[in-house]
Amino acid sequence: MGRLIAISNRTAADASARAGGLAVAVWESLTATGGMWFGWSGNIVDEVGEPEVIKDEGVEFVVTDFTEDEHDGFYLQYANRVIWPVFHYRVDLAHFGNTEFATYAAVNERIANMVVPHLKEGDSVWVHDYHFLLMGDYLRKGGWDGPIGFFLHIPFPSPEVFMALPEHEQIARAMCEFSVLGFQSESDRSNFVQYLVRHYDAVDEGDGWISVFGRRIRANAYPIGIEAEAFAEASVSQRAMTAASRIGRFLGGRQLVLGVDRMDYSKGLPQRFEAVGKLFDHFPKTRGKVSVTQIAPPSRSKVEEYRDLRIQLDELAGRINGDYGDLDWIPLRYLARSYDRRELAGLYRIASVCLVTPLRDGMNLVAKEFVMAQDPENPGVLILSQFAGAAEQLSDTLIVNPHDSDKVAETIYQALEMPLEERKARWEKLRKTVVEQDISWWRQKFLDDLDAKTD
Ligand code: GDG
Repeated sequence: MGRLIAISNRTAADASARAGGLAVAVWESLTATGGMWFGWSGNIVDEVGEPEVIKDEGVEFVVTDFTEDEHDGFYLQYANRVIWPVFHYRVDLAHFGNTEFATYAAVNERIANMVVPHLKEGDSVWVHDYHFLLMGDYLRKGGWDGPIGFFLHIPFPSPEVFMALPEHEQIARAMCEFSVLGFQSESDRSNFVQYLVRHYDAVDEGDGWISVFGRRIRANAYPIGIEAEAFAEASVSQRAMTAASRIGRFLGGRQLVLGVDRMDYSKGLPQRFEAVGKLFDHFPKTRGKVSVTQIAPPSRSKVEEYRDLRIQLDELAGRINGDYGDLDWIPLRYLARSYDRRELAGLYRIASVCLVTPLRDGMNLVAKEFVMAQDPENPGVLILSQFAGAAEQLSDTLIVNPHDSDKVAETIYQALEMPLEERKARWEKLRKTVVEQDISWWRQKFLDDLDAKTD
């Protein structure tokens, strides 16, 4: 493979942003190929000037500022108040307007025009996520006819839901300008392909090949992984052990049920809190013996729906603690702040149960991190939503419907009571999958297909 040219909303130009799995995976491919990474600088300005170029270890970052209008129309509105809710099946929360799509398209075009002059024969472009669904089209219009891969980190909805987007046809046609389209799960891939088959007479030729709009593209599932071994090491680091002993003081011998999610309505937190209330209601044995801690760092707090969610969670947690709490016991704690990755690893390690119950999720990396952080001699139990992409790979865990709070409560109880032998047997299978299908496996699988497409 020649140079890899990455495009994503935020880049890892700042070395501290290279801590997460995805940033590491992309970064490694760029250092190996002397590549480039394009995206937003994170700054909002009155007037956009020349993009800033930052060079680090042979990788060139090219980042642009956004105007206030771009940041609002492209990022806050169309990407996060239209695409995000619709792709997570929350059409009710989408704010369809007249002008935001134009700004979204204009930002895709502006960044494409920033990239094209840098592209050389032999390069491969790799575009990330829902911010740039139109990027393939604009790169082609700019004159680039080489390979372009695209990876969607969030779900792709069923055809009927996708069609709620007034611009669905324009988006779908633009997506078909990518050479390789990557989805998190088979179900996302199948939603996309079904839409094309039903509405545009696409032919699913097998092995990921689709012919549509007079060309052949490849659409496959590439379930994203984590830096599995590195996460296992983080869970026994000094920082992890300190965090574990701090929460241990709070628990005072009680069992820990843990949740870790960005505070987002897709993560099913109100439904999860309801289930926790039912756990204490239906299984009195757990009262005073189990503490639930939810880590929920706020995200996108400028978007109204996120402020509403915060209020809802405050109310629910208050009610549950009021109903069930006691002088020496807080049943449900929710901490609206973030922790260091190693501290999280330490919390996962001492948790008896991890609740990963999104209403929809592209993959959900927390599920995989929890698996890797377990003590092999005494592993905890993962409860996973059937609507997380991870459920396709981690079917050996306890899978739940997050809307069914009675059943979720019952499953938490089952997990708390699960005998050691069963916990070990399940965990070993999960661990094997997470280790084998890690972030390097994911990157290689995607880049191999992108490479094959160029032969
Ligand atoms: C999108 C898709 C897809 C959470 N709290 C803290 C913290 N985190 C870390 C977790 C995990 C990451 O954030 C969250 O990843 P998820 O996969 O769970 O969810 P999204 O943020 O919605 O990610 C998702 C993913 O992209 C990758 O393709 O799986 O479906 O929605 O790594 O550990 N990290 C730190 N402090 C926290 O308090 N340091």
